[in-house]
Amino acid sequence: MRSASPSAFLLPKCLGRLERAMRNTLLTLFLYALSIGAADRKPNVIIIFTDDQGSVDLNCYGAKDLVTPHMDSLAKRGVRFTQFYAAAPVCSPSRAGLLTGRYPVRAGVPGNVPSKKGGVGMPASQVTIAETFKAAGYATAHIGKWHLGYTTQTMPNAQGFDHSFGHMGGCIDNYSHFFYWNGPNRHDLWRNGKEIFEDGNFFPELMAKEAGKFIEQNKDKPFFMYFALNTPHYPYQGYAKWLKHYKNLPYPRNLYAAFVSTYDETIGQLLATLDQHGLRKDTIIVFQSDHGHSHEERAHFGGGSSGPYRGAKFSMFEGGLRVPAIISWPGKIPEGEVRHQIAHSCDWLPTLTELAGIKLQQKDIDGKSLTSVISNAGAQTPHEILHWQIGRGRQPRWAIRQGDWKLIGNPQDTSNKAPLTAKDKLFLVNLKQSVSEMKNLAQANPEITRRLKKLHDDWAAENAK
Ligand SMILES: [Ca+2]
Repeated sequence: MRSASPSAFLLPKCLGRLERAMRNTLLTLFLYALSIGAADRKPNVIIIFTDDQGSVDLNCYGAKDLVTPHMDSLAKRGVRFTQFYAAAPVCSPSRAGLLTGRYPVRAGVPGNVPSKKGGVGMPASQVTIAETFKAAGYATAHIGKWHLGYTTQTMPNAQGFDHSFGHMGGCIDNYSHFFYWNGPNRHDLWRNGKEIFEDGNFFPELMAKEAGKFIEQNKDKPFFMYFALNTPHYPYQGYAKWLKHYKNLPYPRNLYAAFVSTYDETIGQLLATLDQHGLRKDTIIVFQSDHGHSHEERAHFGGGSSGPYRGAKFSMFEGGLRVPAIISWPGKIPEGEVRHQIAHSCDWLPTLTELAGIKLQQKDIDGKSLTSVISNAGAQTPHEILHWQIGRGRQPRWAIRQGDWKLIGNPQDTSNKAPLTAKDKLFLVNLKQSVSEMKNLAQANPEITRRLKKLHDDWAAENAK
């Protein structure tokens, strides 16, 4: 049943026209005063960062075979990007780019950091988005995967997070919380630097529970939460009901799909918690995958999808880098709209500080605010050029995009769409002509290739330390 509006109670029909007009004016003034009060409150910020979710693996990005109502609800109530890039096609550098607003090589994380206790990660000298929001009086929380350092100095509590819950390495089994990559097998679950045990409890559910507690405790003051889901990163551990639902999909898509719909429910739980506390309109939510889907053995050699794009996790082709990305703030930014401008995950830091009206602490970042793009479909992308690089030394993998042209150095096609030869060490594409990146245009366009190569070389030399 729809509830009656307040004015229906305030304005019985027997009142005269003048009296009704006066009451209407009073009501308007009251609502205006309320809105001023609301404007004084800084918005909460939640970044939902998924792990190895393919470029098109939710309905609103074109997946026809997946059930993802909660992720899609963010797009319905926000702005969805079609040319949004991860800072890197692997976990740690991608996270470093998100949290510092800097290209990963400039954030001291050129590749994956160790997943073993004592492993050094992102230098503590880097200023994170959590430190920025904390300085502005926010309560800050990391919930989920970290993978940016396993020493006291590089764990979340030392990088601006008041509260931290989750695993420090790259991946875990979701029920035992043991590292799931190689031996020796070891347990990896922590709360604020203390090892804890939740044997048998499904990790995404523990995350939702922890987030619920944090929101409850901080519902009356602004909070910043980095909700870093470790899914659908292997091991694929979807609920039995979803495995049954997808039983007719081909293997391993069925396993991957079940896992995606499982954590879509986790996101639903998080959104429901916000709604229960009436915080949805006071909360900016960013949703993004850390990079493309995996073709590793532990991921059954696939399951995710990059749709029309070539490549996957580890690859500088679009399938490794182009990710689903959404921002939602109901009532404050457009809803149900799509943006095609080029953007990348380093942009969230300056975008979110501008939207929240807080001071950017970082002086030297590579991200640029997307607020004009978010509010205006016709605005220019703030980026003339974007860079990527994984690793250092003689054979780093890198890419540069300038306008529609993109040059990839030492490319790797983890999606195995076609073989690459020695002639493809420099791989040039024009993304306006074709997003599939199947044809190397370098030989036919030597000048463009030289120009982009020089732009990359100059940038790499500047950041060679
Ligand atoms: Ca990942």
